[in-house]
Amino acid sequence: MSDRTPPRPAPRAWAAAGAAAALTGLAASHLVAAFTGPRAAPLSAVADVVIAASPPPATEWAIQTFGTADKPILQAGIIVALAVVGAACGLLWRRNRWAGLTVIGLFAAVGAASAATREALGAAAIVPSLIAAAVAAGIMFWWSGPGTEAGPTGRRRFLVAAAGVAVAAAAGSFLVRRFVPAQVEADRAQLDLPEPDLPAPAPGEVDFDQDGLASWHTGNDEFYRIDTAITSPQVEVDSWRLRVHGMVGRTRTYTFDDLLGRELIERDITLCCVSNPIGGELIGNARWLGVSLADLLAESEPDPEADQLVSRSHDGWTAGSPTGAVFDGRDALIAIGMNGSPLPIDHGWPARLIIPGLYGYVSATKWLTELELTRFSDYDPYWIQRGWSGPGPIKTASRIDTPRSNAAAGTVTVAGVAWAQHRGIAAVHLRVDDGPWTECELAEAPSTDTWRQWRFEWEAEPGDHDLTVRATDGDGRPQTSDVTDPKPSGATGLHNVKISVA
Ligand SMILES: Nc1nc2c(c(=O)[nH]1)N[C@H]1C(S)=C(S)[C@@H](COP(=O)(O)O)O[C@H]1N2
Ligand SMILES: [Mo]
Repeated sequence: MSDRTPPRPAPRAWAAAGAAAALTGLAASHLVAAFTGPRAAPLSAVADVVIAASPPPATEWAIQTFGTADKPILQAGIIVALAVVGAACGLLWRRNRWAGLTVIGLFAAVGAASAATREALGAAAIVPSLIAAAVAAGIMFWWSGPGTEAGPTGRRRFLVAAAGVAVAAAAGSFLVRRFVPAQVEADRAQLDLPEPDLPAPAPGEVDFDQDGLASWHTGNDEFYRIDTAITSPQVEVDSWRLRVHGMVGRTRTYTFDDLLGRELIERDITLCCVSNPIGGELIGNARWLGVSLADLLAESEPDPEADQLVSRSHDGWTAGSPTGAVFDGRDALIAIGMNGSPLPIDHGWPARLIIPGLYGYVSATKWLTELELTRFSDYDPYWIQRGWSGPGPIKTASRIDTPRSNAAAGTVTVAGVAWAQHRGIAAVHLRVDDGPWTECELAEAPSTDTWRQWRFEWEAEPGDHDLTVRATDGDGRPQTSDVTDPKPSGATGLHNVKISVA
């Protein structure tokens, strides 16, 4: 019998094993969640909780700094943090396996509690987190067992195997989510959108087709996406219900088929985000298909004293819209279609609100499930609780899309978009350096509810130049040059670009 005990692995090997165990557990849980419902995956659930618990300045900073990349960055941060905790757990396990196990248990509890408390997720949502803990603990037992004490070869084999399991699980969950259409995707694919009863008016000559200029219609894949959901809610259309309640004569509930059976209205409406900085991209123009919000609400006999319509989503987000805007005859819609297809999951499948003239945070609830008539003095919705102010209308704005930095001397087409939804755009002016404001050519628009393209033929001379744009809304009010932040009610100021002409 040999009396040589193999040397114990060095601390750094334990740290590596711990990190590998944590990441493998995470990958395994995501593979499970790919089948049971992606919102229950620990990464998604914990990120959701982090977003909900973050102080508003932190989330606003993230949106301003990273734009729509804020969520992938948050998730990457959580993965890195988990690897660090895993490494620490490995070191702890080296001294005391029970301490290591306790840390794994605590982290599983955080993931499970995050998932189970998410709106519309039940107790079964804890399963992926439990799987993560079981896999991580299993790996640590294996690591601390006899095989790895056989020396460096055994350890290397271990790390390779653990990495293999992690990569396989991550790849597996990616493939499942990519190729096995979830029930919601299947439902969506099966839906044959009916023809509109009231088709959108012919938009006219709306698009200059200019290189570098945002196209007048924004495709679903290019349409900006802003919401608090890390993983879009997966709403089953058969069990979906829309409930109307609050200050109403009678409460009513609608199914998706009820909506399909109503008069369907198709309209071009430009949606934009209050967080959009001057010159920013958080705006898009789509052709929406939906039912009249005002007509549907009227069936519940709303109390005229109600001044706020609170809309609530499947994942518990809320918006508060002024009933004045809902009932004044504008095309406020419960939308089920976007640019000719059923609403994409990320844009609110199966139904969302669209109210022309209001920023998204007070009007455009996705994954809509509830409409509650109430008063502004009685309830503050999600972003109002976080210091934004309602019910501000969209501020007049304009953007230079092209050129953005360089141009060749000679005739240069300067072009962009301008918007002031529900008041419309009456004029756009461009100023070169300190010159006079010169009126630009406007493309047509079918209504006051969409943005409008503009262009200007500029005789550009070599050197550095400064272009500034200013829109005037349908009420004749020019855009203010006062510079204010997006918070609390939308940015103001004029978009300006520096062009070097050669
Ligand atoms: N359920 C839900 N709906 C939501 C939000 C959200 O966070 N959750 N964000 C709102 C905001 S702030 C905007 S600007 C619009 C954006 O809609 P889009 O992602 O389809 O462009 O959705 C609105 N609807
Ligand atoms: Mo927004």
